[in-house]
Formats: sequence, C-alpha cells, structure tokens
Amino acid sequence: MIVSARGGPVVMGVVNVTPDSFSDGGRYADTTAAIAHGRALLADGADVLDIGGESTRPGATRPLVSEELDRVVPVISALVADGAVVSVDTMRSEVAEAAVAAGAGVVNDVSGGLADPRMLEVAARADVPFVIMHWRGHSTDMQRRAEYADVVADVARELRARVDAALAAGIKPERVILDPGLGFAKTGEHNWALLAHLDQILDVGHPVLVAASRKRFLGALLAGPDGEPRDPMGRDAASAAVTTLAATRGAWCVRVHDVAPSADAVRVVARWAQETHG
Ligand code: PMM
Repeated sequence: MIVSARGGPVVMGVVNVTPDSFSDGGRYADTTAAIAHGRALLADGADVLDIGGESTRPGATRPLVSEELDRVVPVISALVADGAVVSVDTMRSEVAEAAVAAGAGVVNDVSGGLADPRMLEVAARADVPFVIMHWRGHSTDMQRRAEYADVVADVARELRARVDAALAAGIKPERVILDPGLGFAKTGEHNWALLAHLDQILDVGHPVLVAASRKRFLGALLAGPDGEPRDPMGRDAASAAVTTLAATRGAWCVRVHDVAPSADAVRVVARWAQETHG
C-alpha cells in the first residue's frame, strides 16, 4: 500500500480534467492546464494525484467514453513520466484499463464497481490498489437515494458487500481501500455522522480514504448570515480541518483540492502523536 514519507495519511491531490466540476469550475479542463496543475500539487506535497475526467456533481451528465479517455490519458502519461504516483478517478473499466496502461497506480471508482460490470475484473487484473467508495447511483438522481435507517451502519454494511464482490472477482484483500462517499446519496447530516464515526468504517478492515474537500456540507456549515453556502473556493481551511481530524482518527488517505494546508496539517498530527506516543 502507498505510504507517505511524512508519516500519517497519504495526501491525494485532485486534478479534475472536466469542464463542469463543482469544486474548481473547469479551470483545468485542457490537457496543458491539468498537467501544470498536477505538477503544482506535487510541489505542494501531494503523495498521489487523482486524475478524473467525469464530473460527479449532483445532476451532472456523463461524458462519452472517448471524451473521458481523451481527457485523462494524456494527463496521466505526462504526470507518470514526471515520476508521480497517479490514481484514476473513473467508473468505467475501459478508462481504468487505459489509465493503468498509461502508468496509473491506483483505480478510484466512486461506484465501487457498481456502475460498470467489468470494473472489478479489470481492477483484479491490473492488481493495483482499488478504491471502493460507497455509492447508490449516478449523480443524476443520487440525492433521492439518501435514505438510511442508520447511516453509519448502513454504509459499513453496503461497503462490506462491495468488498465481498471485489474479492470474489479476484481483487486481493490488501488492494482494497474504502471510502464512505461523502455527499454521494448523503445529506450533510449523513456526512457529519460518517466522519464522527469513521472508526466503524475502519472496522470493516481496510484502509480508509476521506474526501470531504470543498464539499457542499462544508459550504453549508460556513454559510454567511444570509444563509447562502460559502463558495467552494472558500472551503479550503475547513477542508484542512477535516484532514487534521481524519489524521487523528486513522484515515489512510485524504483527498483534497488544496494540498499544501493538508500536507502541513498531517505533519502537525504526526509530530503531536510522536510526543504523545513516543
Ligand atoms: N468525490 C468526488 C470525486 N471523486 N473519489 C472518491 N474516492 N471519494 C469522493 O468522495 C470523491 C471522489 C467529487 O468531486 P470533486 O472531484 O470535485 O471533489
């Protein structure tokens, strides 16, 4: 499994090669800008770069497979050539396959293998870490599926079922990473409950990735007196605060847009723990 030289969670920097992401508004939609952004995140201390070519914002329409491939493959090739550890953020087996062929060392599937029936088999063959995020359906209608009896227990149980499917498809247990899927078929209340009870997700028995960065529930928490959610770009300090707490709760990885503050936060947690535990 990937580890960070600084100790504590791996910091994964987000590179969205999309015209319509909520979090960075399409600023890195072309190949050159995306590669430059990836390099800047590496300079800021990213351990891994997560390259995605499909926006998962609520209500987003899906790109064609060919569009997704054209967006991510050249960016992955260039950043791998720079020596970066690269993750591909995709729900499509064809894109995962091409990304791994271009040198990607992680497959991050927000659907945990549910969106594409070939994904688990492709991830097994690729034999790279595979992120299984908790997911209940595509962005077009996922918020209708935000119903839980007990969100933490339900998410843990549904993740266990995906792990079983992954192992049955031949993915090695040590390759499995879990993610509670903050904001995917979840309300803000659900997200906070999952963060506060991260231990129950860790209890499923695999490293856990936390991806709260710039998400809407942070915007809602930081709303001004008019009740308007804070803009995504104004959510970075709160995102780094989540990194700090996730690092103290045993997260394996934090996925963030603004890498430098999270890398610093992880250093503080590691130094603090050293003093506490010797
Ligand atoms: N969220 C987004 C995209 N990819 N991958 C994982 N593993 N977990 C997430 O919560 C997640 C993800 C949302 O969009 P963004 O790239 O704009 O943050």
